Parts: sequence; structure tokens; C-alpha cells
Amino acid sequence: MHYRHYDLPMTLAAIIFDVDGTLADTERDGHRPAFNAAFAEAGLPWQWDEALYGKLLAVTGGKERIRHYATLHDPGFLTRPDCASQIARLHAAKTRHFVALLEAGGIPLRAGVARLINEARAAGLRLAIATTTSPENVATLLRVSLGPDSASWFTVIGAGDVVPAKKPAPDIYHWVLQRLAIPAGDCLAIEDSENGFAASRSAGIATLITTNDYTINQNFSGALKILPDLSRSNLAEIRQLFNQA
Ligand code: XBP
Ligand code: MG
Repeated sequence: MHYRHYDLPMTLAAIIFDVDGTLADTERDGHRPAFNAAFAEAGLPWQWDEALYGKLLAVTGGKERIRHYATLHDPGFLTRPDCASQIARLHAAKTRHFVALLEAGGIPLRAGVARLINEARAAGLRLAIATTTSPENVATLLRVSLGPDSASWFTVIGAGDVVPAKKPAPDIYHWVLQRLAIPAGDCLAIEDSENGFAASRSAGIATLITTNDYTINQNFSGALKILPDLSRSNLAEIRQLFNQA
């Protein structure tokens, strides 16, 4: 899904990172317990175990995922007149719990991520983020794992509700590309999930996949490469993959 500009050689100019599952393994032991803590705090009898959460990941976005769960398991909840504001409150509480987990150092970056980010910066590449998760989560993850100024290393951070249609829609990638002002064909995305890959691919961006337990069996056909993690990858190899595509 690489769009070449006629005879011009493609040059890798920017790397666009997904966050959840890509920068860090956030879902099973991060977002999931944070949702459960928010439900308990609100007196709801909802409990998302690891297997159920894997299924709920089909829907991206925390508010969207809560609504999806209620549709399947507690449809009465959706008939409450204040349902939308309840979901928003639950989600705000969930974000508070998730940020606290990050601040306690409970969710490290995945192997190889910090090294690649540093290498890319040193090489003068642009860095960006395209995620469905909330901006507070991204800001906190970057601050606690890469340092207080690290958000400024990213030319564009596209997160959460800045686009109404979340992944697998390509909208967040279009939003980021427009602000980067770099053609899709000169960018590389790094994603971990089928939904994320569908988004980056539809935006015409070559995509490297790093899988995790929840996504290992998903379909990534058309990806540049599928890796278990970035621990053995360096920028030179990634450039080579990109140029061969
Ligand atoms: C991540 C998501 C997010 C997180 C929760 O998908 O779907 O919803 O699970 O974050 P991707 P929020 O990695 O494809 O961006 O609760 O802040 O939405
Ligand atoms: Mg992801």
C-alpha cells in the first residue's frame, strides 16, 4: 500500500507510532483494570476479564468500548436518559485510574521502542503519533517513560476524539498526515492490531506490525513486516524494508 510519486525515490521522512499495544503493552494490565476500577467505583457490577476484554478490543476507543459492552451485556443501561453522560463520567474515571497506573511506573515501553525513537530523532526523521486513546494517556506515557520534554519530540500527536471516526477508519492518520505535511508514501506507521493496520493502510502508509498476545493471530496481509517486537530492529533495517516495499 505504498504510493510512489512517479519517478521520485521514496525517502523515509517520518515514523507514525500507534500507542496502545505498540509503544507499550497497555491493554490487558493497564486499560482493562482501569475500566474495572471505574465500574466498581460507580457501583456497576461489570467486570471485564482478560478473555472478554480481548473480544471488546474489536471496538476502539474507551467510550465506544463501554457502549459496545452495554449493548451486548447490559442493554438496559443504554435506555437510561443520562446514558451518554454516564459513559463520559465512567471514561473520565477510567482515564484517572489509567494515568495513575502509568505514573506508578506500571506500564513500561515495549522492547526496542525507546532505542528506535532515539535513533530516528538523531537521524532527523519526523516523529508522530496516531492513536485512538485519550491525549492525557499519551502525554503521561511519554513523560514517565521518555522524560518530561519527550512530547515535544513528536511533530504531531493525533489522539482520542480529534476525529469522530476512530480506527479502523483512516481519519486519525489523515489528520496526522495533513499536519505533518509529508506525503503518505514518505511515512512509515508502526501498529500492533488489525484495526490499527486497517487505518494506516487505508491512509496509504507502509506499516510495520509488532504483535502482542491479543493481536498475534490477526490478519496483517499487506504489512511491510510482522515482528514480535522491535528488540532486534534498528533504523537502518527499517529504512531498508521501507525502500524495498
Ligand atoms: C487503542 C484503543 C483505546 C484504548 C483505551 O487502540 O482502542 O481505546 O484501548 O483508550 P489503538 P481510551 O492502539 O488502535 O489506537 O479509553 O483512552 O480510549
Ligand atoms: Mg494499538
